[in-house]
Amino acid sequence: MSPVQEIARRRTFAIISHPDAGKTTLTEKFLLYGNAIHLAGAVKDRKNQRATASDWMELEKQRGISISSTVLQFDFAGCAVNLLDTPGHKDFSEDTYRVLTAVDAALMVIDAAKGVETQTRKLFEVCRRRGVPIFTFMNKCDRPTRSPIDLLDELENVLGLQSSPVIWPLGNGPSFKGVFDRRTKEVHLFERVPGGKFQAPVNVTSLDDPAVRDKLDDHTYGEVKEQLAMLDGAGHPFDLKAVQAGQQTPVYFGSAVNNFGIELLLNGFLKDSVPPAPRKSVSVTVPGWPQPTVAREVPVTDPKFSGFIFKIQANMDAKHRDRIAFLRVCSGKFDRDMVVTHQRTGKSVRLSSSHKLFGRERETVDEAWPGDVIGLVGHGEFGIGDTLTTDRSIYYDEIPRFPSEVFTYITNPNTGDSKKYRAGLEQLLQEGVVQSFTARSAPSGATLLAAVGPLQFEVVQWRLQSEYSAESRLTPTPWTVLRWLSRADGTPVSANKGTFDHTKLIVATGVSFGADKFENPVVLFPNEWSTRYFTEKNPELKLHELPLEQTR
Ligand SMILES: Nc1nc2c(ncn2[C@@H]2O[C@H](COP(=O)(O)OP(=O)(O)OP(=O)(O)O)[C@@H](O)[C@H]2O)c(=O)[nH]1
Ligand SMILES: [Mg+2]
Repeated sequence: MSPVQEIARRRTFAIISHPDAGKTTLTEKFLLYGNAIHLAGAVKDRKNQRATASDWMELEKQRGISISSTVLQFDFAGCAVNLLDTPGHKDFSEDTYRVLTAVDAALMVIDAAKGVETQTRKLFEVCRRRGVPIFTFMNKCDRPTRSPIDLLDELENVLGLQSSPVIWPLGNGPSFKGVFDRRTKEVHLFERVPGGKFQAPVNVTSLDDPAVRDKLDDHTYGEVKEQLAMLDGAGHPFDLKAVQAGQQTPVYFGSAVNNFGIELLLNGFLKDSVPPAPRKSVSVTVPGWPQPTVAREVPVTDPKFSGFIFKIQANMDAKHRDRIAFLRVCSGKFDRDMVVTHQRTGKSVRLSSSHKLFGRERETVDEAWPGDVIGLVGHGEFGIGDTLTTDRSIYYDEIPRFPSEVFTYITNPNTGDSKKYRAGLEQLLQEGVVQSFTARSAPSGATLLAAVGPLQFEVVQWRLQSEYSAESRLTPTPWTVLRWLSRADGTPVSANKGTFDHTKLIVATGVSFGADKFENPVVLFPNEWSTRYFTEKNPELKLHELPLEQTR
């Protein structure tokens, strides 16, 4: 296959939504229909039932929620699929936002009983800003749902997104018997299978078939006829160009848990979605190179290899206890053992331990193309956002940063055994979803941790225990705001990092000082009011939500 053909058959997408809408369940069913697994697992770890491929972490299995995004690669219908299942909970949203930089399309799952929920709205906004195609799956039609017409209205009114239903439900709740494909005019009647483990048998026919009349009660049949006539008359016709530009969303209905409508969704998505899209390089100065990098769009067909790291995860494989950096290939061809430049440090690195990922499982991969996500094992020097390339004029700056909103002290109660605790904390911090700071008022031995949401701290504590056998203790702090400091003109507050003298500043009670891991000074505030007071009383200084230089 030529490079152009290889790139054209890639489909890289994320499944996004509010918590619990059914992303992981749908992912598992895609794997079942994509022939990547033979028996679908369930999200909650029930006795005698497999867990899902994407919720592999022990804590995820116990709680039945996704904590960390997962990559699943498989080949189906001629496409090389890179599917990313993301966590819905807002405390884990930093991970989800990073994943969205690595994909070319998004599948938005909506609980059809609930409609568009807050977290869906936020994630949708990010996708819209990136201009990626968005496909919509109205899930849980086996339960009583809202009227499908109302659900479409909500997409338009709440999200401002034009919708065009491709698949329409025949009834809902116990009377949900099948779906109507508006493109082929075919009815798909489904049979339930125990536990949704196997593909559901389907009977394909037409709306006028007596078998359909028999299965649907008179009310449902009449209602469906009326709705379909209304859509034909007043609905938006399907417009592939608008879909691929992210301006119209094709809408599918079904039930992930029962395998209803999954195959139609997977096939429709792979057909109408887009191949890998180019990423933008920015202009910055990089070590060991005379010219700055060049601001330009790097075509996926550019012969030089480039990609960026959007996620780091330690201990995915309990046997190896190593860390994987997830790289999205943006241009050129990846060959195992190739030598690339790590642009942030200017160093040459050989990429020999490269993997194709399937949940926690991995296998060596010798080549990869734009659109692919590969796992690079080892390389402690790689950080989130780093560019790897054979063209020194390329530098990607894709990863968004978010101010931390919650803070805690973490200590090791077991001082006799500090090695495991230190090593564990260090590795988990490298994943970059929790940050560490030193605080002048910290109790002895305590590290200040900061994150977007409190569940992240629980995860750190749980993983320290289960992955490093290290005890830890969390102690609340009075801070709710952390800011970096500069002079009013944006320059650093002191020439020598770590020597900033804060004693002459006028601050409200409860305000404290500290430093990030690069010794850049930070200020800790108990509330917004004390933050404003600081700005008023110290006009020679400026506060920043994010670090001045994006050094990692
Ligand atoms: N009735 C019904 N339940 C479903 C369906 N799909 C998923 N569920 C259930 O909804 C719950 C949440 O499903 P998940 O797949 O974990 O949802 P999620 O969106 O991945 O959740 P997070 O990753 O934690 O945000 C589970 O108990 C599923 O069994 C469906 O089609 N019908
Ligand atoms: Mg999930």
